[in-house]
Amino acid sequence: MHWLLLVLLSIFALPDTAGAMDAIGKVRRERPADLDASTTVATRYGTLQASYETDFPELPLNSVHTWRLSLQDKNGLPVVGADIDLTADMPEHLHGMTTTPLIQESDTPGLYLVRGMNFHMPGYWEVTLDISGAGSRHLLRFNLIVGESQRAPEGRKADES
Ligand SMILES: [Cu+2]
Repeated sequence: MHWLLLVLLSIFALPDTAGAMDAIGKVRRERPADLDASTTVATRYGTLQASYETDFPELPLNSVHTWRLSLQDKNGLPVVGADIDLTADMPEHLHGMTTTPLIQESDTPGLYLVRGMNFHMPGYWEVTLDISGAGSRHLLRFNLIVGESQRAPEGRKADES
């Protein structure tokens, strides 16, 4: 009787084990003290440069918004027709966004619209771009801090009502 129970338990335990294996593949990473949160990043040799803008002075917390993503080559020329795969993760928490952004090339050469960005938790996020086109493939990463005002608006205290 006991052996049968063990067999059944191990069968039912399998899906959970598979989930745990996925989690083991990732490594929790804390926010670096000297985090570079630039909105422009480039590959090591400058082959590809990416930058983003939003309509907001700071990245909005828990709000679906659009990124305007610009791609340039090493000569500063717009990169058109790129195939972009974007993922966003919180390295300290091992989870991503709850939305799946849609990326569309705009009429402006080198400008791509990323709709459906949503950082649902405050803290340290990484946005990774897997960009391919013209026979090459590059990975670029933006570091960002969401929902933690670096400084209070000028002339106002944070606790002023
Ligand atoms: Cu989180």
